[in-house]
Amino acid sequence: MRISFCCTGTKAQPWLEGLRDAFPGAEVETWSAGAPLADYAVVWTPPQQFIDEQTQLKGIFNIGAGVDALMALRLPPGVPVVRLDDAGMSVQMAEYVCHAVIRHFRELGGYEADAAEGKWTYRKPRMRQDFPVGVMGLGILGERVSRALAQFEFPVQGWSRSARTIPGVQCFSGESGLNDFLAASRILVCLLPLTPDTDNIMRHDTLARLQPGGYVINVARGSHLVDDDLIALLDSGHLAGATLDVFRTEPLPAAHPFWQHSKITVTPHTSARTLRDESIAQIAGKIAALQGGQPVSGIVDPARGY
Ligand code: NDP
Ligand code: OXD
Repeated sequence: MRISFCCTGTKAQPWLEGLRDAFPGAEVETWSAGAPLADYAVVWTPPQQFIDEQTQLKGIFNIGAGVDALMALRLPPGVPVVRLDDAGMSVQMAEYVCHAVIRHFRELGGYEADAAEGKWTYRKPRMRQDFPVGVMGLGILGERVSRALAQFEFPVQGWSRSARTIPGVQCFSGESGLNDFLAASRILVCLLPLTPDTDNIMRHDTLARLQPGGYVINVARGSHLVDDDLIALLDSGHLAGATLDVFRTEPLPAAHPFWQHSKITVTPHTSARTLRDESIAQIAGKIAALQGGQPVSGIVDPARGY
């Protein structure tokens, strides 16, 4: 068996070693133009040339949950594209989002600023019921995040394409459910895949439907959010703040206004990192299953785009 590794911005050697350990006897190599044809590919944002040259693939394994970069390529019909199913990401995402929600709700930024000035001051306690959280996307990550927030007794609602039932979470679905979902939310968390239907979904008219004093947490993709619309709503006071982990251009350019905005917290696409060992174990298990003619989870539906 031959496995080709083509992951932009990823240190290859530890992945190659891990995959070789998982498949002793297999040829596991980093791809370069003209490389021999492989049976399986392990990829992150590969170039079109890789897909065009590798004409014998039986499976393409993405080392992330989001497949938007892959869906933008011309892919061979019938070759399964497999995304990471959690592989240690959902707990990281739950930590990150709960932290951002609680930091905002408990005004911890304000307390830190006070402490820096040596001030011992109290703020009036705020009520959870005044901070309903809406999670857009109730898949592997969104469901875990919703359940974690519900544990802290925030009112939680979620929005997905198809109808879902999650204990402790009020679920909305489809385009017809979007406005009611937004109107019921003060804090908005985006955990949608980036597809033609969800591109620019957080724009002026949708964000304006959030309850006054709204807060935006984008941990999905930068193109879900219209940057200027966010800034306008922060500056008008309708929104109180935002925590942003993903951006249209990454790294976020030095001159981008998000860096300096007093109501925006920026992190460098780190909310849920790909964990190498967990990911290799998952991919190896799925390659073995495909080799044995068994079904695998996490196959992307090209028609849906996720
Ligand atoms: P899933 O595919 O498991 O879940 C996607 C969810 O979004 C599903 O509930 C789906 O609905 C819903 N959805 C998709 N399209 C629509 C639509 N048009 N309208 C309403 N709901 C929709 O994805 P994951 O939870 O694993 O990951 C989500 C995204 O998070 C990834 O695509 C990636 O972009 C991002 N991500 C970011 C990371 C970071 O570090 N910042 C790390 C990992 C992922 P349904 O249930 O009906 O299918
Ligand atoms: C992913 C990511 O999609 O890290 O897994 O963004």
